[in-house]
Amino acid sequence: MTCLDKTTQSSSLHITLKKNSDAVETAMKYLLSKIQGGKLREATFYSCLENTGKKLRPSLCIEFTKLLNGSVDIVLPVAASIEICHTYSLIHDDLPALDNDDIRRGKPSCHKKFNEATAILAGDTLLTYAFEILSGLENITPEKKCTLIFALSKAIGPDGMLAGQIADIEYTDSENDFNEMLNIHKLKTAKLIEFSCLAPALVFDTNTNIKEAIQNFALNFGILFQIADDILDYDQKSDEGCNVVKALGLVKSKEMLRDLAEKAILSLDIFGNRASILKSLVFHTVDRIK
Ligand code: GRG
Repeated sequence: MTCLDKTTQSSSLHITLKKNSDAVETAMKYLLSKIQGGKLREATFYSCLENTGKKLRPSLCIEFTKLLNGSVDIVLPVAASIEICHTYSLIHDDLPALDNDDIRRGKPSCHKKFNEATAILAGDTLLTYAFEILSGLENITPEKKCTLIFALSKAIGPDGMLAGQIADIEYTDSENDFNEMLNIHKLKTAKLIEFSCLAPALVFDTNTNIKEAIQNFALNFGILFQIADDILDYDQKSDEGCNVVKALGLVKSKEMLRDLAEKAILSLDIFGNRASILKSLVFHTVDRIK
């Protein structure tokens, strides 16, 4: 790939991500404005709309919808509910009982901006509201709504993100067990990413081969995304906790990142050249690490 190709691909990726992010933000604004109760509304608005993130997960949901020739309008509330769940997890993760982070995305975390009780309840509000959104989806059959609700519960509940989070908390430095680390990354980070990629296939009729390819992509990309975060984190902090760099070293961790990227890209082959945005996203995630 020439330098010019890479620049063109990177700029269309950024344009697409910005467009997706704007669409999700508009949907979230509409949905969250239905929340009554002054402080809950204020705190959920702050964390979802004022102190916003990259919206990577809803973007994956939208891009896979396009690849399946599905309607983005139908999937937009699903994408919004994914970002709403992700925001809940960040609010709770920042609490003093968990990571105790005062800063999120460069601004005060929810419990610092408001207080602990408000942050706990704002997180709870977002978590429950995400399921309310899915149960009220229009233009989707009741069976498909149930399938989505079940799949999201599996992704973020005690078989998914929560299992990863508790294992992360219980992980001790002395373990330095690479397989256990990978399992934690898979549960804590990759499961919600997997739901984000697979949700369109649950909404629009999709054959097994394509579903398997999407799942394959999601697993490799989800772990890659967390290892990239580990590498960035490792540069800044001491080598404590569940961080792959601690088990493998920097060189091998980067090798693993490239290997996962190759696998993720290979699993997109089934979509031919229509998957160029997702491929650029994989390159972009790896390129963040120098
Ligand atoms: C406390 C219920 C609960 C769950 C915690 C998601 C999570 C599980 C903890 C957050 C901390 C963390 C390091 C998670 C790993 C995944 C990750 C790299 C999250 C950050 O995601 P980005 O980069 O964030 O998409 P933005 O700010 O862009 O939304």
